[in-house]
Amino acid sequence: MAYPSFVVGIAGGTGAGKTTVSRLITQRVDDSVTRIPIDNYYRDLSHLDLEERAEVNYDHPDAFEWPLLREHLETLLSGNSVEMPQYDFEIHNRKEERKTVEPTDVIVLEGILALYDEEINDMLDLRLYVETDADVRILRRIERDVVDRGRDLEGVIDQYLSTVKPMHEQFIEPSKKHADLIIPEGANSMAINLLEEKLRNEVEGEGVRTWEREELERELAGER
Ligand code: UZR
Ligand code: MG
Repeated sequence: MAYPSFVVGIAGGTGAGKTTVSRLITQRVDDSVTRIPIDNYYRDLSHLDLEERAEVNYDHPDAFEWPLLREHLETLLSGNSVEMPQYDFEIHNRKEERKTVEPTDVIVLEGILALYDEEINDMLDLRLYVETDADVRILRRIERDVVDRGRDLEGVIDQYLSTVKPMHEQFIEPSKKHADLIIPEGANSMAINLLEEKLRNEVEGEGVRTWEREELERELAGER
């Protein structure tokens, strides 16, 4: 067996419902799951001051430390633990402390660009894209940023128009073509039920890993 873990990537625009989907599909196998928010792999920006950090384009792929994320995923897949960075949205920077993450049967990698990086995509067994209308997403984003994160409405609107929306169109939406499945409207109950059952199978040992699926694909191609 190439990889001991079954790795699920969940991508989609801001406010699409990625975190909710991740939580719902893994709730029955909670003890066997590691959730990795890609937000934790935003670059360390300690060399900038707060004002400069507020100006960074956090929706561009360059905002993330891809080599570290790849390395951590590989380490988990080889059966070892990693020290995952933590991100603080209030100060737009990585926190001092890291969190020890142990390898588990299921790993869920969640973030706007979960399906962006080619090497990361190769490590995923199941690629999901959560697709929710842009108007619903911006309403949720306003609620989260204004109510939960104490930001002002004007700033949220400016950021949405100057970076969030254009980067969505340039990088996030096109990554959908790498998805195995597109989940409409986030927490769609049929999709959640099917995925939940799939993950339960993986944990109980009935699942099909990437290398087996590749064999199957070769077989199917040969038959044509
Ligand atoms: P989700 N983000 C911030 O607002 N501040 C930061 O310090 C880091 C990230 C936002 C980011 C992106 N962009 O749209 C969103 N901006 O977090 C991704 N601007 O998180 O997938 O949970 O919406
Ligand atoms: Mg989220």
